[in-house]
Amino acid sequence: MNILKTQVAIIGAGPSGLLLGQLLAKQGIETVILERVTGDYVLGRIRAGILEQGFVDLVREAGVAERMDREGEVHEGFEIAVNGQTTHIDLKGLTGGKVVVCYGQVEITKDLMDARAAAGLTTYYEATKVQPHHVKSEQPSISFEYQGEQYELQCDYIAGCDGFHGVSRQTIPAELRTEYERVYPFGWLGLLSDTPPVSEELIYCKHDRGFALASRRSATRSRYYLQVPLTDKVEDWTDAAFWEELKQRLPPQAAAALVTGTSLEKSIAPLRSFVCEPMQYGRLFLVGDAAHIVPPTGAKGLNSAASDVATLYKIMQRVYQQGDQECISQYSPIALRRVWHAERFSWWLSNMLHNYRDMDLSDMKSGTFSRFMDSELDYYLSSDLGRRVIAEQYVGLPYEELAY
Ligand code: RFL
Ligand code: PHB
Repeated sequence: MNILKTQVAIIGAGPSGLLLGQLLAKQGIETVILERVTGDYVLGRIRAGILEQGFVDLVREAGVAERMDREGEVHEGFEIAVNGQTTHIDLKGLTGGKVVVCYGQVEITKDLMDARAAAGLTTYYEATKVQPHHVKSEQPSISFEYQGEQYELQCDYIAGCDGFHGVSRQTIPAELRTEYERVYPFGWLGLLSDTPPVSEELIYCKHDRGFALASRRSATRSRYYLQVPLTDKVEDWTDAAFWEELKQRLPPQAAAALVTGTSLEKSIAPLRSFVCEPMQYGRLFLVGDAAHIVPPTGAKGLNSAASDVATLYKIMQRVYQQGDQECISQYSPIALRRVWHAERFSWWLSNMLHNYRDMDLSDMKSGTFSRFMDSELDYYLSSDLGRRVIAEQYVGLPYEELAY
């Protein structure tokens, strides 16, 4: 048995775990990260693209913002198209100057990985059988296997940054956990390609044929999504079929500008709203997707992970710099308040923008639900006030400070 010691043990080297590790390192707080898969595998997961200001500020505070500041695109607005009719959401104008940054999750993860390696901080990739122990005691630990050997990592605190399918959430006894969930009756088929994007701004398309999103990574790389039935498989979709369907759902000007090409990646993601309460149990904290999932429609998943990281970072600073251990009980209520706002926004936007017709909804005919949502979207898009409600949430609500 190999015995290791650290202050904060982090499970998961996704963006949550890496960002937390980097911020804590800046404050002289020691971390060890345990990751189930290889670094390359983590970087192969094409996910988020839109970063809120709060996230951007945190990456700057972590000292890893150099490439993001150089290559990330500032987006001052986006479009919502309803059967081809576009409405501009002027984020900057409607929110008194706030914007979002378009910079891929893969890039931010890579920057954080490089910074961690350059600082000589410890990460065990391909660590298996990771299991937290004694999290209610003052000496928690994590057992794991690495290269055929058994390890025990002794620590003061554990940050469970291990995503939706991780072990951390299961460590909270089932009777002390409440899980809230909605699974949506469709998925998103995503395609990444080295083709110039149809537009400088994102276009969220509500269409009778189903939702589509035109997003981007740079002037030469596009990211597109299509609402598809849950029964569809990626293999069912040739590149040609994807482009054909996308063209029909985009507004005419964008469809005319569409440049097609070979896909670099294509995958289907189910849509889910999920929250686990509480987000803290003893000395274990759940961070990011380990505690909550949103449908990607509002671009809130990674951004909610970042606000958890911001809260836990402030708490750990107070613990180690002021010796205040009481403050750890603030984590869950502070994190959950912001999480629920992001959950509600993502659920609301998903309901308004997707096509629910012919779907099996338990409490009303799907045609009725669709009419309510058509009207709701029309109402919010038709006034400055309505557009401001969308804009204010899209750029991200403020982070909450600790109570004392
Ligand atoms: P991750 O990224 O899932 O990382 C968790 C890490 O933990 C590891 N792990 C374990 N390690 C050790 N032992 C175990 N037992 C382990 N179990 C798991 C995993 O291998 C992994 O490396 O969670 P994290 O760090 O909390 O980050 C969350 C984000 O990845 C996620 O919220 C976003 O990608 C969501 N999301 C979006 N968020 C946004 O803010 N803006 C967007 O535009 C946006 N677009 C998206 C998205 C997610 C999507 N998909 C596919 C779900 C678009 C899509 C299509
Ligand atoms: C993306 O570019 O992957 C993306 C952007 C905005 C979203 C979801 C995904 O709402």
